[in-house]
Amino acid sequence: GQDCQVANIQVVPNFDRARYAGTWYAVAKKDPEGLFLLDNIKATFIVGEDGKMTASARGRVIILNNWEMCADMLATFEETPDPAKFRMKYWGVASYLQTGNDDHWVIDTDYDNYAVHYSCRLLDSDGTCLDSYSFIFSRHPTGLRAEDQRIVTQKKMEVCLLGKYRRISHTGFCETNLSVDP
Ligand code: DAO
Repeated sequence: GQDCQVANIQVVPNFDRARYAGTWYAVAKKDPEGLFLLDNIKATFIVGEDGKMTASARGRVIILNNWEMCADMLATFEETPDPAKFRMKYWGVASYLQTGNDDHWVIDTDYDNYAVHYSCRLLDSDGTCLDSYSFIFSRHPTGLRAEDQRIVTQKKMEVCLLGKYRRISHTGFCETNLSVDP
């Protein structure tokens, strides 16, 4: 909550991964240290026949001294006792992209319009987060609907990241530039 203790951050009750499935456009992002995905970020979540959630994501990145490309990323989600809190293992389709294992919390979503994601990578000794990232997702590439903005602002405050987000542009760069090995 607003005491900024990671352990007190509320997530969406009764998270329904089937309703969450499909494409989400990142419209805002709070970057972690050593940011990776820059803009044109789109993620597609799939629930398999086994009920497990996986995702593919694409976004513009700059790697190896100013090489601009679109990164194709894959992720699998491991469940935890809270249905809205996952461990996400991710890797790049190309070997030189990032790999990792992060928390992946769904803070809030209405499934049809907006979602607020949160990940704390490094917990401080006082229980607050030292290195976090967060995506604000929309079902619409054009951004959030006016009526969802108030809720999203409230949730940004609840994860203690209000004012730390930047807008994510969608220029079509990763629709036309297929990722290729440099
Ligand atoms: O961009 O700096 C960053 C951190 C993001 C790393 C994870 C990206 C790959 C997986 C995305 C799946 C859906 C959110």
